Amino acid sequence: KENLPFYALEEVGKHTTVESGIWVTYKEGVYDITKFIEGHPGGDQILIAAGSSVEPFWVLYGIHENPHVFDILESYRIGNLNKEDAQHMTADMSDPYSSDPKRHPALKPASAKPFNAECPPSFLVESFYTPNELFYVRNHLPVPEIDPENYELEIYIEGKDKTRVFSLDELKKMPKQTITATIMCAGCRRSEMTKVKPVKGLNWGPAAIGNATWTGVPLREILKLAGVNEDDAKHQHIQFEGVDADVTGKMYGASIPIWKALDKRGDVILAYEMNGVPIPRDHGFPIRVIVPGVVGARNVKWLGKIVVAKDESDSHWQQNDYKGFSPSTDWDTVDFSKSPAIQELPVISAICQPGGGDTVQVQNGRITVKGYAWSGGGQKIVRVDVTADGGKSWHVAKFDHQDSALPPKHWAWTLWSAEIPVENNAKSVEIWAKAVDSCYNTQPESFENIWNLRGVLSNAYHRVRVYLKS
Ligand code: MTE
Ligand code: MO
Repeated sequence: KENLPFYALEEVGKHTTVESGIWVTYKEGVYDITKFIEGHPGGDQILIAAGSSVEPFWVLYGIHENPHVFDILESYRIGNLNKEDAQHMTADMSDPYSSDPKRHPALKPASAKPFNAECPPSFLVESFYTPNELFYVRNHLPVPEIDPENYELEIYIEGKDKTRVFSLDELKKMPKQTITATIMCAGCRRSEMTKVKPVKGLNWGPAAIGNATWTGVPLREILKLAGVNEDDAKHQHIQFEGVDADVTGKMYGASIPIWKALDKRGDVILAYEMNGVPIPRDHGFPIRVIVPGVVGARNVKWLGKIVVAKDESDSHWQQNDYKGFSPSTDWDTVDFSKSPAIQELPVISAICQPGGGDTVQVQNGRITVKGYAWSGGGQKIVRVDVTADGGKSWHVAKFDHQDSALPPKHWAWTLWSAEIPVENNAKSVEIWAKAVDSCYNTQPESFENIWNLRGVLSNAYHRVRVYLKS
């Protein structure tokens, strides 16, 4: 086949009829399948790929799993795609995830395609700002490839006939704002709730959360430029659409209430930097909306479009997912239209050091425990209580890092530590932690009575059993 001629994709594209010959490509091969189609009634399904690659269709129908098909195709080979075109085709066609970025090996995948991963919890308490490479990744779809030069953000106000478009350059030229905000997935710590009874969802540990600085343009400034009238009551929601799409072309989407977007103190920004560098591809390059205090799912990455609307986003993730239910609601009785979409998250904490099952050195009758605590809606953590004797004695943790922002504008987590006494000669103890926020809301004691079929809002006391070494 090395001796066969090379063709450009453009040339292949001209061969779509029986008269001109029907050509298709597969990886670097070019095939004339005119004879195949003539001889195989029903085989003309493949005409959908005429003049182009058969790969996207084969991926959809799973044909690629049958080696016999390749042999047949190979017998119709007439040439090779020129190098440039071949590279391009094989990269995006055969595996929609093949152009996903490389990840740090410390990120342990809960699912590989789409990529979902968290780092070992012990790393989280090492730094107030979670390093970008260790920040959990929650993707529903392949990571889109966006050329920053051609990036466009569209803004559409319902009832107006013009959309306003911003380039990345235009956004970056506007006055910028930096905030520190923690982002958490609604499913963080789901793996503990699952122990009560199985739930549907990724098996997240306590590290589906991270804290970072985000720099970008205040969303309200962009909305004003686009002509949003704050007093117009017909608009109640701001919808966000990512450019990441599924095979049917449906984009990831979500929405927030308009007050959060327009409130100067809401601090919603269209971010282009994360911890001082351009947002990495996994986290939404080049633009991502940061909605501090609000569940991860509304912090739409790879933002392509904003709609100022009367209604919430009609996307699956706004309507039929990321909602809470009663423990007695099951998949036969659930009615997603009956629960509101999660926005502000409830108070949560977790013990990150030691980890469950670790052996811990006892010093002067005490062990050291470290963790994070955070609450949604801009509430600040006012106390973290830790016990190693089932709640007979509670010890108030010391805050190792907490920023000074006042509630309800306190977007960052608090890192804490505590030295707790343990019983002489005990071989193991169970450590519990619970946090209290500035509304004096605190965490529920157990998962039994907050269990829900999607395993979201999994914020009961965190409990880890550790072994002791004296
Ligand atoms: N935005 C887009 N476009 N696509 C997505 O799959 N996942 C959401 C949100 N924004 C998602 C998205 C969910 S559920 C979460 S928890 C956060 O992004 C995760 O952000 P991270 O991957 O930067 O940690
Ligand atoms: Mo999420």
